[in-house]
Amino acid sequence: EDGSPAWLRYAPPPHASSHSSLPSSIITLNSTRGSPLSTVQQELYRGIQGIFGKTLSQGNPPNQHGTIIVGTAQAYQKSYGEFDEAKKIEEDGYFLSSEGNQVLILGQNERGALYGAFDYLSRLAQGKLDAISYVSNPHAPIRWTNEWDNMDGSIERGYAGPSIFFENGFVTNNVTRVAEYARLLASIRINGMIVNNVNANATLLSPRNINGLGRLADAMRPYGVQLGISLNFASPQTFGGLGTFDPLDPAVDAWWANITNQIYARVPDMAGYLVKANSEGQPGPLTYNRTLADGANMFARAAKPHGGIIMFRAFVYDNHINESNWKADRANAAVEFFQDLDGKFDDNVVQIKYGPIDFQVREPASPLFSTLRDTSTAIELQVTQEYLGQQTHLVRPLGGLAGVVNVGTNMTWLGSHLAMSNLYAYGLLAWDPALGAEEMLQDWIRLTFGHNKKVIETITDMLIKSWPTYENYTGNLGIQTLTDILYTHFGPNPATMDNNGWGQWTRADKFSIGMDRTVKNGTGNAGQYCPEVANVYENIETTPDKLLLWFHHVNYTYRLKSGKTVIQHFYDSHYNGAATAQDSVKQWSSLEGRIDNERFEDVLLRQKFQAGHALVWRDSINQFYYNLSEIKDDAGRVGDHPYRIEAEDRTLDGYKSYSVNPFHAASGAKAIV
Ligand code: BDP
Repeated sequence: EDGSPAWLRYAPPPHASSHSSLPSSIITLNSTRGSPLSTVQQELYRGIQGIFGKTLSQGNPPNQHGTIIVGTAQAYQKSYGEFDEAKKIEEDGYFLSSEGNQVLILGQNERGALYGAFDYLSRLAQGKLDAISYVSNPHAPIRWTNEWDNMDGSIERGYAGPSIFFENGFVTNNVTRVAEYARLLASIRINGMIVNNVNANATLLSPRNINGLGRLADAMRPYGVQLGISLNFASPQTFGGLGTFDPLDPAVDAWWANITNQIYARVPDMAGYLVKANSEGQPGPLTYNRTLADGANMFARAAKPHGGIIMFRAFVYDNHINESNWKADRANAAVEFFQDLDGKFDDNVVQIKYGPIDFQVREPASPLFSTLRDTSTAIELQVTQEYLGQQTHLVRPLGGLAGVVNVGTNMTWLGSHLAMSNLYAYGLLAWDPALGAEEMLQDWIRLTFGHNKKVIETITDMLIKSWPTYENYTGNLGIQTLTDILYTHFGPNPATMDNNGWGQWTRADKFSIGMDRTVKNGTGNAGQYCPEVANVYENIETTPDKLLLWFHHVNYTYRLKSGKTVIQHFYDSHYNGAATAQDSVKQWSSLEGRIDNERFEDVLLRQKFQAGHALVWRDSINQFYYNLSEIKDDAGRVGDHPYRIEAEDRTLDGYKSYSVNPFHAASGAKAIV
């Protein structure tokens, strides 16, 4: 299996053939071609055929026996009369009831009916055939993905091959995989997708590309996934030929209104725009001394007549910060830029990254969430593992509402079979944040790898442990991930975490480490939180160990609540984390023969890579802080390794020694090829 069906394999559960009380026909109420409701019908045929080998027939109203009835609640009530639950179904929600061979799937809208059908099929594929009757409603109306695809077909921070949306500067002609991706997203109840990079290219707005966007939207529409795009703030000047992109200039306003009208003429149901402004070199309203709200409201004016939503990113900061300014702190930027603008955004949503810096292995939640009280906000999470091993390491975070996914043409979608559990969980958590991690994970395993008990137990254990494992052998105690910060965001390179303009600093020296973010002595970041939380972080005694170095600057010999010193915690965690990564290879190997060979081998290769790379991480980080602090490891593992034989020191026959780039402190910064 190549992984392309992901969790929609529709494989038979155990004892599938002995189920007698299945429905035998479908009645679809008011479906029009290409609508989500016609997708429902196809999906139910396909699913029940795959799961039970049974071909459904077309039923006729008002027959209710042995039938699946699908449609909107409204259409159902017209044909069959009122039902109590109808009042409880909210936008995109659905009512699902299944008892024996009688099934009702009724959405508030067609999209809701599609979600209900996927829910029903997911239950069948897991062998969950008990009678059920419930209404399911979304936690939030905006459940989007962000794809960071460039017009040339590359993907920023994408690890699964080139783009499925763009090639050579244009929207792709072949939209087969776009439709397949939309189907996957619909099955986890995602209703919108921004298809291009936040570092946006204005050529997306050419007539040819607007037409191409129409093609993408047409491919996604049957799945209820609305298309949206990222915009480059300077487009009126760089692409439109105006002398300015000042958001308060009427000509600029008119330009955006005109482009927006053109796009909506081709994509009448476009979800809206996503805007990254005044961040990492991107243009924005500050160029003209206008506020960020002035910038956002310009787009809101253009999109309002069409019902479009503007997602304006709070990821605004100057990437030329001067480290010698002890009070400078990138973690403060979002609140500093947005605090005076609360209530000044028109119909916009401010999209806030989970953490105040940038998708690190451990961060506190952004203080901006509690600062903006009169502004709609959305949380941005990363499904793609930019700072978390880039899909070669197993890491499973949990998620919310705008997820940066970055699928590619690789058949596994994300470049890793197991990383798909993150996408699955992201969608379902955007629908219902109260869902249990393990329950979701096990549903995903049954759907993706089958029902074998050992398979379920082993993969559950590997994935539940994966985040703490990665954290253990990368950056501990809130010091950030410690990847190479300047370029790759991949292997270990703590030396790059200071003296850089990007503001991602550890402030490590011979004696001490950590960013002092207190109000009393540091950058004041702790004070950006609401008082209850601010007190916890301001005070070193109440700051949890896992965020200690995020908020405080301490000696390496400072004792944690666990009783260990900071440096010993570093050493031990790196050994523990790397050891767990070695175990994962054994754990995965024990599944041989229990899952298909293609996926078994593919994952095994990744687990072996991770196990090796975890050792590089362990030794790089430990060696780096040992060299700096010269404090010995209590267990005698870190420092000189007289017993170790370095490959690059041997006489090499057919191999060459080379300096690893970017720099790795492990193994004398050398490797052989
Ligand atoms: C950084 C990424 C960069 C993105 C940026 C963003 O390294 O590629 O463009 O975030 O989110 O973490 O805008």
